[in-house]
Amino acid sequence: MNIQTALLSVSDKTGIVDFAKALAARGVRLLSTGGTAKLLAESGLDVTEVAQHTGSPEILDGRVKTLHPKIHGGLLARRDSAEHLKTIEQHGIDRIDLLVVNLYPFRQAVANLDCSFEDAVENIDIGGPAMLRAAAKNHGTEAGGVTVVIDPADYAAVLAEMDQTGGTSYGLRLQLATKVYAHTSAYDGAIANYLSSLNVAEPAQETAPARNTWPNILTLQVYQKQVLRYGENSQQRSAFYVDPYCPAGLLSNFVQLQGKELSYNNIADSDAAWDSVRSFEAPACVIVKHANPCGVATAEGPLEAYLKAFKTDPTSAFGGIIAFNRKVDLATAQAVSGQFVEVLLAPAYDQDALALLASKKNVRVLEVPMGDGQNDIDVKRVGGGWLVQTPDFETVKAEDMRVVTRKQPTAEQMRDLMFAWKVAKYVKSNAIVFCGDSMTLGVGAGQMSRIDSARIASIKAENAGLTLKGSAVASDAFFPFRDGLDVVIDAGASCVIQPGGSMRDDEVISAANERGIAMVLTGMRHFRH
Ligand code: 93A
Repeated sequence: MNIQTALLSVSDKTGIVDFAKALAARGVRLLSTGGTAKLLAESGLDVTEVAQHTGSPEILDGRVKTLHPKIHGGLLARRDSAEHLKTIEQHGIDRIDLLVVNLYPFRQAVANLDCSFEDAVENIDIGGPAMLRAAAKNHGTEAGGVTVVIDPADYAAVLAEMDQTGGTSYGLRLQLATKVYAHTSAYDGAIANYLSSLNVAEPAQETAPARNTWPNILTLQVYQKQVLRYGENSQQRSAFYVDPYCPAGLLSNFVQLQGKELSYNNIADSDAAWDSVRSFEAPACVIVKHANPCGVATAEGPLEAYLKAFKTDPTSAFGGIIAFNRKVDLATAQAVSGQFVEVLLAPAYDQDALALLASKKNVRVLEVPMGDGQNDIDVKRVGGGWLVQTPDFETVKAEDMRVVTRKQPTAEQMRDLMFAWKVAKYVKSNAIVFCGDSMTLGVGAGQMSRIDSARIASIKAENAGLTLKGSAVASDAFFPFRDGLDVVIDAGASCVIQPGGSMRDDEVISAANERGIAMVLTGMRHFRH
């Protein structure tokens, strides 16, 4: 069905003028609300104000602009119902085929902690969600329906389909409608969370309340990307949900180029590998097994990085997830193909590398665009509730690091310490990581005592035939006693990086001095559970 009439009402006016011009050029009649209509008219477009269209002026400071049967009837009449179409005709209501709306920026308003209660309330959009919900409900059937666009990023897709057929496909309308409900549910969630963050001292309170600060605002916006065969184990059901506005650089932007369907564990492990590898600037390779890096290295190129990373723990690397922060070339693909690999991640692949990987049908190959985007929140489900926090994206700055021993680290040791510290952040606590020459030499992860993590890390290095003599060690949190430190020094460490802050820092620093190693404190720990 051709798109004949469009209603445009947007707070975020990005791209709206060009989109409206493109619609007008295709013969679409434009209806619009106050601010949007003004902008379009100023750009030389022929636009009808909604108030003029409905014959009902905007009232109550704009609180009522589009809440009118002429608008909602035009959006909601079923295109496949002769009766609906007759009814709207009787009432002089025109069909609205395309709705372009984005909402009052409530979330941006309350993200500012100085936002007054009145401002927050005025930023609650009513007419916008009502129209979006109506249009999305009436996305219709294969025979036709309303097209609804909430995200300026989708303007191009709508125009492309209009150029093919004059209208839009059912698939696109359904996709856009899904996005709308993901958005409006999160929008209402944000309002509920904002209101629940207010300190109401007593139910009978008469004055507008003061605000609690973060993390009371929980604004998850999710839609289902894929149902997974099962969860962590085969008796568990599972699906992958994503944020439709996921920032650049995060895993869920991946495109799967080949291989078997991704599993729950594949995605969880891929996330750990990807976040770790994109934290390095130099060409890097990270191999992950059971959510922990078992080999990490940087080198002059991806092949060399992989060969070093693999050396750390060839046994654990079997069936691992391998991530690169550089394009994978043929030589790297060849090297990786020599081992059993579950998932490969990289920002790009050479054609001949892909051709080679194609012969390994089961290997899941993911292309993930690079970027430094971060999730806004981390959520962990606990019995009957959710624990919410900002993600651990901070890293210590060089000027905040303190050398606390008589021995100063050499430039080379400092480089190795920084490398080890970066890796430790992605290893489950308690984490002890031995490194040297920009590669991991032994990784001790997930133990209940730090001393056991230290022992395991040195045993793993020994198993892999690697020497720890002169190595650099990172500990994700402080050494509570000197015993853990003694284990890593006995194993060969010449320098250590750790947050400090233990009641027994003095004992630990004296031990480092007594044994002649250099120690750097970061003042920031990186627990990961
Ligand atoms: O105040 S509202 O809740 N009442 C309405 O009837 C209404 N209709 C559209 N907000 C309403 N809108 C919103 O106005 C849209 O969602 C959009 O965000 C904004 C566009 O206003 P303008 O075109 O005047 O800039």
